[in-house]
Amino acid sequence: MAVDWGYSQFNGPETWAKCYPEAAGDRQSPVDIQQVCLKSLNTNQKLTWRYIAENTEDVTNPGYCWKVHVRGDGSELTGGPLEDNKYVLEQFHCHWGQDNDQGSEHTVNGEKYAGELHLVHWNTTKYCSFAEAAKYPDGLCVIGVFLKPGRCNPELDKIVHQLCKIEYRGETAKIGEPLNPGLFIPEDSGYYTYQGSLTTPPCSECVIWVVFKEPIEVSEEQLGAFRSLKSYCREDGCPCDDFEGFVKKNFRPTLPLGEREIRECRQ
Ligand code: 3J3
Ligand code: ZN
Repeated sequence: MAVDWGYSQFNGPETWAKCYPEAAGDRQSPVDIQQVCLKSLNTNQKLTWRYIAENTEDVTNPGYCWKVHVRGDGSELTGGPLEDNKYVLEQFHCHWGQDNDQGSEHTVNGEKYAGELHLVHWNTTKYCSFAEAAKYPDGLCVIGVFLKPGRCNPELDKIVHQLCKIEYRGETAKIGEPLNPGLFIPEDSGYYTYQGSLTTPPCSECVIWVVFKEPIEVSEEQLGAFRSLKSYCREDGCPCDDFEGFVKKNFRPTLPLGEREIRECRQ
């Protein structure tokens, strides 16, 4: 089935609410994180994560990013803003721009990073499946990690080396070696947390966001490899879109914070 939304002028974020009414909600993501307006996260439970490198399965091109599916058994995200719930990693993916001056979804004091990695978890304490969890305000927890151009990231290269096998939408490739998503989370970094939504349709308002303050480095070549993915199937013709069918950018512009608070934790 063709993806009926995207990031071009014809099917981009400004059009999503026509088919996905939640996209016009008042607890949408991403948002701009204004550091002068933050409150402190009041918890003595450190945010804790554990991932099993051998559970990283395959990488897929869904037509708008690369997405790595993970077997959830054994992974665990607890503490911080998650109260007494345990969340399990479902998948991780990335957002980027057509150049290194943009690409992140969240911004900090209006500043954009070159990209943003999302580790998507779901609440296994309260819900029986990922799809069920995505119907509730505390169903998912997405960890966001900013990307900045710099040194090559060896763990990310395990994915980049497979991108040539998933050039077209719908294609999947085995990662073929253990990959620890925990290595993408910056050490000794505080984080911001707030209640928001998926940043892609259906834009369900079901996400507790945890956005780490410190970016990680990825190389210009790795960012360039992301932009070589195609948004259409091998058997389809190239769409007449802004980017000749390449996934040159896949970030949603920020939405109003409204009445919400963003809390920070120096962890
Ligand atoms: O997009 C699919 C789709 O099934 C949709 O219904 C949604 C809820 O089930 O999530 C999946 S997804 O796992 O691929 N996904 C899309 C992007 C969820 C997380 C992602 O949103 S984000 O806020 O992390 N960028
Ligand atoms: Zn995302």
